[in-house]
Order: sequence, then structure tokens, then C-alpha cells
Amino acid sequence: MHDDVRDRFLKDGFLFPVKFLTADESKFYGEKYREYVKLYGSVGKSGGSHKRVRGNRIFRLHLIAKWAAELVRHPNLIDAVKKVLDTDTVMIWSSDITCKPSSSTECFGWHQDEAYALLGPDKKLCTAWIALTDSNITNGCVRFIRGSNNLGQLAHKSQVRTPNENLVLGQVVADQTLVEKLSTEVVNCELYAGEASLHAWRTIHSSRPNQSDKDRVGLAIRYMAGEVEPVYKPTVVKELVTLAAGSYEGDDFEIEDVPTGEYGKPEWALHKRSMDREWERRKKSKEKGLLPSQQYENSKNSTNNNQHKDNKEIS
Ligand SMILES: O=C(O)CCC(=O)C(=O)O
Repeated sequence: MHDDVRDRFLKDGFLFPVKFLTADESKFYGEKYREYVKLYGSVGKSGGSHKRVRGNRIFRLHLIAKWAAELVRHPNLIDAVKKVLDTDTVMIWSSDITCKPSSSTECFGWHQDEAYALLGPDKKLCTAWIALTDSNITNGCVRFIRGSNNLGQLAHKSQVRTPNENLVLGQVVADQTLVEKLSTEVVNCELYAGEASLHAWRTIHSSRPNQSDKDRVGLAIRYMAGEVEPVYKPTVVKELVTLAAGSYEGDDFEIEDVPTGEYGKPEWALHKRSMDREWERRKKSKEKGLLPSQQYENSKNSTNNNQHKDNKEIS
């Protein structure tokens, strides 16, 4: 059974639906999320009455509320993660709320999560996407390319938002022809609220705009096994991570405390410490030119320079 689940995950690059919550639990977590938005959400600069959480409040919800800390440690979910990562130690590198408001043009371009994290080995990391509302074709569910996790690490380029493509993330797979070639392997990950999907670190995925009249909301949790390390050593910045199962013997990460309350001073302080560290890591990685999109630009420039040099020599 254990091997069967992992084999399928390694072959396809995803697993769903993972039905890990009871109906009551699903209702409880949905209500908790809506309460969080009521308390900490805000309307956008352009006005309107639609509230959503923004900025740092999108991230690491599991540090600011006991209910979220329990959700990301749900035994059924952790069991599934242990199977696909083949590990007893499960840590959480980050978590983020992905809310697509009703009738919004927001979408995600085709990407591998690996392009955003600079962590490895890839088979020891995965994303769990928990549906806090139903997620389907109409409201822009996540889409996976079957088997793309076995294509290796792909170059990513930066892509800016345009009126036609309101991209939430700034990096997409550079070789869009490859993505088009694989269009027959695209699988829509439709989920009911309370279900989850798991996808591999190198699975190419994206999602389309929400064309429904209700928000589509997920909580994406980045899980990793105990042996995961930053790709670049010495570590750019030692990040804070959550221990969800087992024990951590390494020295690359610092383990975060577990929140005991809900949105109190100690919880927000815990959250701020981790977020500050994360932003420092993002800033320093960018300064050092380590982002995949920066490396892609550099490799393009050096190819151009070499071509230029070769031309010169020829003439
Ligand atoms: O929520 C979405 O539509 C996409 C999320 C995503 O790309 C991710 O969680 O890795």
C-alpha cells in the first residue's frame, strides 16, 4: 500500500483527492479561514467591498493560529506526506493562502515549485494544496502536467503581469513550446472543500482565472523531509521551519515554536520572526543572482556574448 501510493506519486507527480478531513473538520476549518479574513482581511487599493488577506498575512498561517497549526499537522495528511516523501520526519518550509476572488483574472503560469525554493533533493519535498472551498474547472483549480516531475529541473524565466495574463507568480517555465507539447497530459485537479492534493517539487502546474461568483481558496503547504538542504552552500540565510513529525538532526534550518493561542502577541511575534528571515533570504538570494529566472537571463546573455565573440573571431 505504502509503495503503491509512492510509486503512483513518483510516476504521475501528483496524488488526489486526499480525503483527510471529516465533514465536521472541513466545516470547522472553512469557518476558521473566513473568520481570519473577517479579522485581518482588507479591501484593495481600487476599493470595493471584497476583503482578502494580503502581504505577509497570506503566509505561514500555521504560526499565528492554533487551528492552522493543527490543520497542517493533521495525522491523515502527515501520513500521506510521509508516504510520498518516504520519510518519518516531516517539516514545513512555508505555507500560503492562495485565494482567487470571484470573477477575477488572477492566474498562475506553468511552473515548478522548485524554482521558488532553492532546496533539494527534489524527491524529498512536496506541496499539499488543501481546498478551503470547492476547487474546480470553473473557478480555476490547479492543473498538473502528468509525469512532468520526471523532466528534471527546468529553466524558468521571469514573466510580468499583463491585462491578458494576470499572473500571481513572476517565474514561469522558459520553454513554453515544451509545455504546449505536453498539453495532452494536463490534468485538472478538482477538489471538494476539505480534500487535498499532493504534488511533487518538479511537477509543472498552473491555474486559470476564477470565472465563478465565489472565491476559490486553497492553503498550499510546502512539506519536506529531514534530509532536505539548501541547494547553495554556505546557506544564504538560515531559515525557520516547522517540525510536524519526527525529529530534525540537521543544521541548515532553525525550528520554529508552535503557537498555543490564536492571533495573540506571541503568535504574531513568532510569525514576524519567520517572515523577516524569509524576506532576508529572498533579498540576499536575489542580490547574489541565485533566482532561476536570473540564472536563465545570465545564461542567455553569456550565450549571446559567446556568439558575439565567435562572430568577431570569424570576421
Ligand atoms: O492556487 C493555485 O491556483 C496555484 C498554487 C500553486 O501554484 C502552488 O501552490 O504551488
